[in-house]
Amino acid sequence: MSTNVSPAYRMAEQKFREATTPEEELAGLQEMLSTIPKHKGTEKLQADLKSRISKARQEIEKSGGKPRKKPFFHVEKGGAGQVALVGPPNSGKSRLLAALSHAEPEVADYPFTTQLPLPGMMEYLDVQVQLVDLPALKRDVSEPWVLGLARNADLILLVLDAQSDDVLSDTEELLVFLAEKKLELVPPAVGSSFPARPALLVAAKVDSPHAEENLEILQEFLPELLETHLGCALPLLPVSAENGLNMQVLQQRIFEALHVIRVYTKAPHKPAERTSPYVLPIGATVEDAARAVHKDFVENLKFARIWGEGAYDGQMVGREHVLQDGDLIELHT
Ligand SMILES: Nc1nc2c(ncn2[C@@H]2O[C@H](COP(=O)(O)OP(=O)(O)OP(=O)(O)O)[C@@H](O)[C@H]2O)c(=O)[nH]1
Ligand SMILES: [Mg+2]
Repeated sequence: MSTNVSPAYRMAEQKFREATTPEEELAGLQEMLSTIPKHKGTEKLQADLKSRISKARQEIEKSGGKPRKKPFFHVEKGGAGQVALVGPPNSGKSRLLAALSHAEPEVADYPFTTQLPLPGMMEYLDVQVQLVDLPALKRDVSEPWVLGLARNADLILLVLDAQSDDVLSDTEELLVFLAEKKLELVPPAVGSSFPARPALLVAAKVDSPHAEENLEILQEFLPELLETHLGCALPLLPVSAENGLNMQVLQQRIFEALHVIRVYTKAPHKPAERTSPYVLPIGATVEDAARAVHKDFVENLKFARIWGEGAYDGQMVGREHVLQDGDLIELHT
């Protein structure tokens, strides 16, 4: 091979060649990946190593041999809700995270670039929504924790690749895989019950050359695919992280799909500041808001005054009053 690689890489490669057990093979591959020079000329090789590492891990698990420590990743939830970015390889998940948050994921034009979950906070109105970039989902390659993380999220953002001529078959493959793994996706409606996960679909990279055609095909056949494999319809939004198309609409849809409201509080005789709201589920009452502020407030709460769309300014309301997005309340104890 003509790529300039280091002596450390050559030694790792040697180790891999001489490996006699799957565990040694895996160790060799991992060492190759960590010692390979990281530049444009080795990108393909890096990608190849990553997918071989994933396969080697799977082999070890299948054969009953236990890798000493099974990798498992969990992302602590934060902000108004956790949104998992799920999709086939190279579909544009990481670039979307980069466009919507301050996170700086690795973005590259080959499959299996992302190997670990990466959270980033998306600012929308005055709340933060946690997006989590995940490794691609693909049968025989994905590690189980990727699905585990998706299952645990509040919302799944399925990212499809409008640049790929295979977008329809890749989407079908993914839907079949999800159905097999019993990860049920449902439209983001209030009251969807666990374990089914609310999901939104985006067709990414719609600025790219063949995207228009691919998108048309997707829009024509997707409803049937969804009906067959999920038994329901899901909304599809075309987006581009490159030229920003529909990025604001996407932010809004994500926020709406989380089914939360923002509630601001103020102390009596203090000026109102609509800055950092409490984030509560749709349907939350004055009592729920009081509990979010402090548990002692709940017991001692006498009434609240409210400013917002569902009431006249300063209206007195009781603890059962249902709040609306953007309400400002003054709690009286
Ligand atoms: N033209 C165009 N290219 C994009 C867009 N979004 C992503 N790409 C490109 O598509 C390639 C893959 O993007 P990634 O964000 O790394 O894809 P991914 O889904 O995270 O890939 P894996 O982590 O490997 O599963 C990169 O070359 C990106 O620059 C877009 O909106 N327009
Ligand atoms: Mg990625």
